[in-house]
Formats: sequence, structure tokens, C-alpha cells
Amino acid sequence: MALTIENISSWLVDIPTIRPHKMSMVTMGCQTLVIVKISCAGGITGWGEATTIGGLSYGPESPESIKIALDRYLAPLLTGIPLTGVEPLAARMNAGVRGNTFAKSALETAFLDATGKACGVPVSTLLGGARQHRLPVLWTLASGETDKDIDEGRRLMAEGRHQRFKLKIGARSLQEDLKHALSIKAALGEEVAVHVDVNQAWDMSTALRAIPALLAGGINMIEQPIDCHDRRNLVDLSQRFNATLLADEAVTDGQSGFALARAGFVGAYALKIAKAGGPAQALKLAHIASAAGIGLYGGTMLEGAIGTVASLHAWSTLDLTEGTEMFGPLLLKDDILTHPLDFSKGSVSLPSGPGLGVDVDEEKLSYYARK
Ligand code: MUC
Ligand code: MG
Repeated sequence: MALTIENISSWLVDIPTIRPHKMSMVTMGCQTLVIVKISCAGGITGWGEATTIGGLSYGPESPESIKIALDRYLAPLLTGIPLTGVEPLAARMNAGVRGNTFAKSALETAFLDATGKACGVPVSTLLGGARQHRLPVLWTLASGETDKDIDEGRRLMAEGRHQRFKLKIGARSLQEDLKHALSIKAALGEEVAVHVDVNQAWDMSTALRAIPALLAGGINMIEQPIDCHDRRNLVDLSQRFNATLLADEAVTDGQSGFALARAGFVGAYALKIAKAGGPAQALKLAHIASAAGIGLYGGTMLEGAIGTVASLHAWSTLDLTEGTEMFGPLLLKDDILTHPLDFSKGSVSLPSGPGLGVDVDEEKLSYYARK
């Protein structure tokens, strides 16, 4: 079966967050979703989404550059050509456009949605088949204030929403960060898994001082403590401590994942569809990691519902040793789906309908779309 894309439309959709989300590189008060709709011959449509975090502070693409890459460069490459699946799609995009994996991820997602609808199967089936239909979801405490984070964590646990948490640190001094993280961990309790994400803010000597202190306080997973290019020291940290080192910014696609594994890394990889160029491309990194004995974590680029559900279809085909953080839609004040995703009891359910299994409310889309 081949699909021919006849038209590609995109929108920048700004949705406020429920509270400021403070990370080492930026504090976010609003998320911009780059929404893509492809219309195919025969009347089939497909939806995709790309997000980044804080403009250009997280990755090499901004929402505006993603939209330009889509409209100006990728759309003309793809329209009017019959495509039989995600591999010919990726080959065509990669032959004409270097990098720009966030924009390519939105298009691969939309193409998978349309193909799933045309074949009458969920995207997870196209990606190998779901091994699980509910996926665990942690929550990130990142209000920027220790007491607020403790109250938020306790409330979410009491409501039965989340039992596992991530903390964003790295913006303050090491002393302040340690006090913040260890106070939250102590307040939430021994049983509650808490990990920290430093978003590359430390140098090696800071990491060597910080990790033993975090371990002593019961925090035993550390995400991207140092610069993503400092591969040698990331490998060293992963081998040195009885902690799980989670590589995020350091691994994007299969190639970077292979290079880090070959260098001797022994932690886990945060998978993100945007870093790899789409759900199918992210699975290539996952399979390389698994072959190398490296753990898997379903990561988010703080996507809205479409990017989140696309990721869930991919993650559902894997054995995720470290769970997921697919809470993006819960951080946003609103959604552009007709029916929101079903989050409950620290998990989210994988929609079972054809394609992504979700419907977009086009009135809401145009309400929130940047004019
Ligand atoms: C990141 O670096 O992991 C994911 C969850 C969250 O709170 O921030 C993001 C980015
Ligand atoms: Mg991270």
C-alpha cells in the first residue's frame, strides 16, 4: 500500500502551562506545539506534532524554525509522491534536508497516523506491536520552590496520580540544589522513587561531589549531569557509582547511541521522538541500547497530546526498564483533542483506534493557533 500526500499544513499553537516549569536552562510558562496535518489522496488525513523546550535553550530547533523547515523545505519534498512507509519517507527527507529531526518527527508521526487509518490498525502495530497498553508515567516537580514542590508531590500522591517523581536542578549553586533535592526526597518518603535531571549544568568536578551526596539521600538516578559532548566523563560517571546514569541530550538517534555504548556507557537512555526524527527512528536507538545492555526510559520534549500519544505508540513496543515521563499534556492548561488522553494511577493508556487513535478538535486548534 502506498500513500500520496497532497497537502501539508502547519500551525504554531501556544498553550500556557499550569505553573512555571523551572529547568537549569530556562523557566517555561507556555509551550508552543507545532502541529502538522497531512492530507492524502483518497481523503485520509494524518496529524503530527513537534515541540522543543524554551525556544532555542534545549535543542537546535525553535518552534518557528521547525515551521519554516516544514513549510519551506520538507513539504515540497514529500507532496505528490507515493510513499510505502516510514523508511522511504525518512530516506526522502534525509536526502533533501540535513538535521531538523524535530520537524521530521512531526511529519513521520503524521504519516504513521495516516497509514494506520488507511490500514485500520493502530500506529503501535505499524511499529512492531504493543507489548503493553498502559504505560507508567512519572511527574516532574519543577516549580522552583522546595516547599511548593513538596506540597505538589504530596497532593499528587494523595490523589493517586503519580508515585514517582523527577526534579529539575542545575540552575542554583550545588549546595542549594542538594538541599532542595534531598529535602523533597526526604519529605516524599523512602518508598517513592525520585530522580534528578541536571540538563548538562555541572562540570565533572561538581558531578563527582554531587552524586555521592544524592546517593546518600536515596536519589539513585541522575539524568544528564554534564555537557552532552563530554562522552568520556559521562561514561566514567556511569561506571563509577552505584547509580543509574540517564543519558538524555547526549543521545539522539541510533548513531549517537551506538557511539556512547561503544565507549562503555552502562546506564540508560532517554528516548525522545523529536531527537531521533520520529517514533520509528527513536526505536532504532532503543534497539541499539537494548543490544548493548543499556536501559530504556520513555522521554518527553514536553509534548502536547499528539506528540505524547505518538511516543506512547513507540514506547509500547519496548521493555522500558526505567518507565516514562509522558506527562506533557498534564502540564498544559488545555489540549486540542476532542477527548483527552486517559491518565490515572501513575499511568496512561494507549489508545486502541486506527492511527494515533485520537481526534483533533479543529475549532480549538484555530482558537489557540498563532495568528
Ligand atoms: C528534559 O530534559 O528531560 C522532560 C521532562 C521535564 O520536566 O523536562 C523535560 C526535558
Ligand atoms: Mg532530560
